[in-house]
Amino acid sequence: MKQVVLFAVAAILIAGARSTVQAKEWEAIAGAESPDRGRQALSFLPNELWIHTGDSIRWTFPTHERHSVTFLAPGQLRPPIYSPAAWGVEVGCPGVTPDGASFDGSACVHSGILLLDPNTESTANAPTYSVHFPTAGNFKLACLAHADMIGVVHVLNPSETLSHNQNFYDRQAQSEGTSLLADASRLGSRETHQDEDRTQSIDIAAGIGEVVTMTGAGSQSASLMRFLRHAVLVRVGDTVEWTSLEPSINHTVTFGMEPADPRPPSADVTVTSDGARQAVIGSPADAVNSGFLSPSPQDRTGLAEALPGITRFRVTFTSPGTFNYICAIHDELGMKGTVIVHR
Ligand SMILES: [Cu+2]
Repeated sequence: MKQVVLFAVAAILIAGARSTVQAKEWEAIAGAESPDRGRQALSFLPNELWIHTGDSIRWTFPTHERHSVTFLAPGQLRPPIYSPAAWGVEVGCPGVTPDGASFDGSACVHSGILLLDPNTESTANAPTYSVHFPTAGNFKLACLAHADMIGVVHVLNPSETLSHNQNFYDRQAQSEGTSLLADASRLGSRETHQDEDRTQSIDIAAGIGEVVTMTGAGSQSASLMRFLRHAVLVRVGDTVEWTSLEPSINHTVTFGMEPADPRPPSADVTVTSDGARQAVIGSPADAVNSGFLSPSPQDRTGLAEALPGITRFRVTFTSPGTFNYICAIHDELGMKGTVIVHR
């Protein structure tokens, strides 16, 4: 009897030891934000990991900004985050793959858009998503919501030694997140150019960001999701000009009723000869949407030449009043502003 028990204990110990050297689930983070949600690290933290075949990585999504963990198949065209026909309806792989899906480089895996509930500050119930890697290879990771948020997972055979452990990645995630949020703060204090010689135009930066590279895996970005002068005082007849200073994401300037789809400009918005959009607003009840203010995409050999971005929106105010506006994409992060027009 004693021998049988000892044998059983030994079998459990061996099984336990074996399972610790086998399938490990690593932890990483998708995005970081400041407590007021205005500063966002649009980055996988860390964005480069070395793991063994059979391991998984579980990403946590602790922000109010939306992100995805997406492994596209090599050569697959990058899909838009939402259907061109229906804002908010995800395109994905197509579709979303279930938590714990395997990626071996042959078929796309997509977490779906994950983020914190806008009504809670707590990250205790932050969504997570795990991907399993059965095959050795070097795999690129993308967020479909942010063009310059990429990462790489190096999957090695178990006979190879891994250079870093989870503690290293935890520290790296922390320091890179802190660094990107500090970058976003610094961007907010950058002097925006107010031309003293220009008449009848008040300039407002509609968001400001930067793309950085802190590892060998490629781009991460820092973004200040704010109208940099959130309240301005102007006179009847003045024109206010918003300019997006974002290198890779979209914002809107939206007055009045929020449209179901914020991407196109509203019907009363016209295009200027210098490629900006413009509108006239006469009442705080007017519903006027700039549509997406977007930078031109990055140029790359082999890609079709893209048009210049549409980054400016000009509004002339023809009556006094208080005119509140939002970015229709990032208002839940607090991206809102006010124009006070007096006689
Ligand atoms: Cu925005």
